[in-house]
Amino acid sequence: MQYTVARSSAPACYPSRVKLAQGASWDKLPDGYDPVEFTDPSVLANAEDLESGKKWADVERPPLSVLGKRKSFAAGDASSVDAVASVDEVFKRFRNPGGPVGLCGRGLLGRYGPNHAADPIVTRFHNGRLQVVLVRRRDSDELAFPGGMVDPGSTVSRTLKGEFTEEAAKPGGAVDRLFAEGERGVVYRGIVDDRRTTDHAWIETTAVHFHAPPDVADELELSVTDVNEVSGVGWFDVDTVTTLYASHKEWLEMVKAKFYPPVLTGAAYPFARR
Ligand code: RP5
Repeated sequence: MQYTVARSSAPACYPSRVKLAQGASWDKLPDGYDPVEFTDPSVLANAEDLESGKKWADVERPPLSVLGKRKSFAAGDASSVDAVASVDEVFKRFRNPGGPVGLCGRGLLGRYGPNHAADPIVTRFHNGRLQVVLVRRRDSDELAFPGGMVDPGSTVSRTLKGEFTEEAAKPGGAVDRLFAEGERGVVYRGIVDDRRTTDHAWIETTAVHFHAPPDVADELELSVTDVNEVSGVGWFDVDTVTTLYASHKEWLEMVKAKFYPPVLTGAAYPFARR
């Protein structure tokens, strides 16, 4: 994963990022690299004692020993933060293992280090065409999977279903069947190229594919409950989707390749078109 979005864009409340060349890394920083430190007031207002685990943001100076023990998927499999990230000796924080992005602090992210998210990728066949459920995010006005952050004490699987019912569909039998019977596996687990990323805080997600058979797809009632985050939801032909929020387009391509494997690889055709 190479940061592209996170180096070139940011939410409106962020100060300017230090511009970085394509190949910039922690070993190849521009001379005098000195990014602005920014943590949004909404993050500071939700900071808590680390051990209570109830709110979503860290206190300002958590000990490295605590941060280092947290779980990270930056290397694909689960490991601890101190196994995948080096220490910034000036700030006493872990450096983003995806590389520098020209801004330090936490920005809009609550945790130093990884901020864990989950993304449900829900597909169906409709009139012979592969379609996917996408929402329009209010923060960037971009199309995206209906994902969200894993709340303290929650799990990835609970978050996948919870976010889907908050942002994309009415809860009920069809959603229950989709999540119980339609899972087609983890598509991606690791760092997301998200515009909120900083040198000390990043997003890691688990993106999971669910395919709805016709009866389940027909019964799903797409509808937005969380109207503060999302302005609309719909089924989209995957072939017409050109850009998506953060790294979401890459994962959509991976899902598409499961249905339409490149002929020359001889890969098995995994799903009937239903
Ligand atoms: C992305 O941000 C993740 O892939 C996920 O879709 C989303 C989580 O953040 P919120 O939607 O909760 O803001 O990086």
